[in-house]
Amino acid sequence: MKNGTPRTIRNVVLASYPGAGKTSLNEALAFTTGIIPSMGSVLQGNTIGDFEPEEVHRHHSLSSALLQFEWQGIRINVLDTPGMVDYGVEVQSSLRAADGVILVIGAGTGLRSEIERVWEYIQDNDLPCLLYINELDKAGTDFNAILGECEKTLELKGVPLTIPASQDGQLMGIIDLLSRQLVTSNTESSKTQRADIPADHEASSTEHRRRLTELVAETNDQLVEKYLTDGELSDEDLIDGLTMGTLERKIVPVLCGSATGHVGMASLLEAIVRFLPSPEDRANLHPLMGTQPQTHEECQQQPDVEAPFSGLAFKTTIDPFMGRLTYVRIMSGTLQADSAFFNASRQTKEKGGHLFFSIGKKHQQIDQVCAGDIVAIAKLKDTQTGDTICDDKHPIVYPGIKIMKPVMSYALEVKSKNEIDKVSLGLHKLVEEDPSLEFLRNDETKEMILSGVGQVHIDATLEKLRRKYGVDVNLHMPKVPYKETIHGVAQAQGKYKKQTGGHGQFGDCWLKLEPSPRGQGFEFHNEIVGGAIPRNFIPAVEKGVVEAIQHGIIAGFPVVDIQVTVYDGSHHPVDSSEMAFKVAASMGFKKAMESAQAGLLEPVMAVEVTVPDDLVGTVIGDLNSRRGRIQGMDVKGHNEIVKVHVPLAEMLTYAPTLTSLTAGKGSYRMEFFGYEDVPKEMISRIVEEHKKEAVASHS
Ligand SMILES: Nc1nc2c(ncn2[C@@H]2O[C@H](COP(=O)(O)OP(=O)(O)OP(=O)(O)O)[C@@H](O)[C@H]2O)c(=O)[nH]1
Ligand SMILES: [Mg+2]
Repeated sequence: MKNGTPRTIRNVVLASYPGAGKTSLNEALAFTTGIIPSMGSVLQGNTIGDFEPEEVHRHHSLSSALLQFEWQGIRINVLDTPGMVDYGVEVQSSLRAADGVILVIGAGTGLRSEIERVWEYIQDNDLPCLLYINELDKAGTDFNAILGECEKTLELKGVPLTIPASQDGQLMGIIDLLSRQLVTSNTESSKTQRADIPADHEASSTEHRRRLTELVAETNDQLVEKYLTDGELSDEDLIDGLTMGTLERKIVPVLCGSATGHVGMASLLEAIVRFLPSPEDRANLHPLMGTQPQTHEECQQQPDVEAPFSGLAFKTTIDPFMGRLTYVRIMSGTLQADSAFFNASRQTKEKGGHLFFSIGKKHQQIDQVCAGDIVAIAKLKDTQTGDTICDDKHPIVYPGIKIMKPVMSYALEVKSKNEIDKVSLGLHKLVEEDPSLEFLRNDETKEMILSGVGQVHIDATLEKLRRKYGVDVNLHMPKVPYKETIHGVAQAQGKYKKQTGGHGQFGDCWLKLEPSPRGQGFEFHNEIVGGAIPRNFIPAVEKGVVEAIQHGIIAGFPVVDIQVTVYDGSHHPVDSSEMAFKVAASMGFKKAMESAQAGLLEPVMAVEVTVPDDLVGTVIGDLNSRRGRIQGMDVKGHNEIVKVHVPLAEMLTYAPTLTSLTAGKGSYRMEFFGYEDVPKEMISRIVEEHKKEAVASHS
């Protein structure tokens, strides 16, 4: 494969909802361009795109797959992304490597709600699009109806360049409205046949061509004028109008066919090359802006092979044979294999290994790669997805990649203690590959917590953990890290006195406990005057209190938002010791807690739920039953965003509920807001549960 240049490359993302046919389309493109001798199928699990076992048995893509090929002298890099909402981060990161998108819609499957989220990501990146209407081989499909639905739902202006051609109710090919030809192909051969438009399709083709001309004319004043004067547009004007209109996102050229039937590929490839921008075209409209990492000033790079090297890491994989591979969109300059460069995001030096082009899981080693292209770099040590790597003399940091925050957490139980290290190592590697996963140990509850975007995400991660790292875990609801506090002021004496024959033990202190504002934690004050407790024993008193606050008196949760003051005491010239004062302080603290109106605190999350406006009532009703307190509402397109504070204990099972309440259309994100009082009537139940858990974990 030859290297491309910023003018001869097209970086394209296949995006849509699950099951629209992206992976099948990727396969059909690979077949047309001669990369594979025959077409695999998603159902048989032998496509280039879905090669991981977790994808094969689900018949769904779970990560983006890269297919790099050449077609008529143009390098085309296709990223086939998953449609499942759980894997939105794969779409978000792939879009950052792309200059254009093919939105794939299954005419048989119909438009599914997940498309709206994908469309939002595309709009956030302001990327030009083509629409490919797939599955037209399926009985009962209606090209015009599904196109109309897309236009209405996504508020786009579609301009058909091809329309389906059928014979006896069977799809036989497509009519290319630009070349005015019937184009046929089949799954037996990668070749395409072209012929005159059949008589029975003449009228509808003429009408569609007229409509095409009209829509293109409307994109710019000069073309409207020509169209009104001449009653038509030349082929050249049509192509120019389509190119500019697509780049400026005024229109979306529409192609059609059948991915599994291998229909419509040649026209689609032609449209990619003609109407989707090259890296240079795109950079003319969206200059490569970043920040200088030391001065934080804005700076710019040129999408030029001679410019200093820079690139954005948008994907990381850890392959059993290849090791770690970092996929990079080269923004500027040229990168040689095995060369050193700078990670400007982390301010570290990196030594790059071999460079590869990819066809799914197959890789082809190359010597160098130029601006605008996509490459996999082996063996980078520190570079993570979202980092900018560059020439150290011209540092630049491009904006990072938006990562979906995980919302669903589970505590992991290992089958045997010896496996803890294996689980931890394996999950850390899986997190590197998938930035929307989170794995951490909660020091308070002593649990290993795995968090993901949804149930499929968590399940598939554990399958990978089993397959790649040979360990299995059980899932539990995580424990809620409750805390204890006090609401009143109390004082008590802690006195520890022991006479055991010779040398005794003596420590005596008076402690005052006072509540502090939420979030203040713990403060210790010494108000001893006149040496009632010698100064050298005060740290021991503090130590005794610090140990005692780790386990409150209600259910043994840590005590927070409290001030403890030692203000009096006594000592013995021989028997007093650090140990004795530590014990005395701990006794005094527990005694004072008894009369300080101790209470429980629970973590409360700030949650934003996005739902279609007709479902807001249902969703708010459910949030109220979870002790949610609504903070406000925002409108975003057809959706409303409900901002609400909800105790974490009520959110542990929220993901499946929201999915069923909204038929998968709702989504939410949440982050820690703060600790708040647990209502009194709930305390005894929590204490009971905690006791039961403690007994179970000791039995
Ligand atoms: N009849 C027909 N079936 C198709 C066509 N394209 C895809 N399919 C089938 O539809 C199903 C889904 O296709 P995929 O290519 O996996 O869809 P996808 O968009 O990659 O789905 P995700 O990876 O889940 O996002 C598979 O069973 C395909 O065989 C088509 O043009 N015609
Ligand atoms: Mg797929």
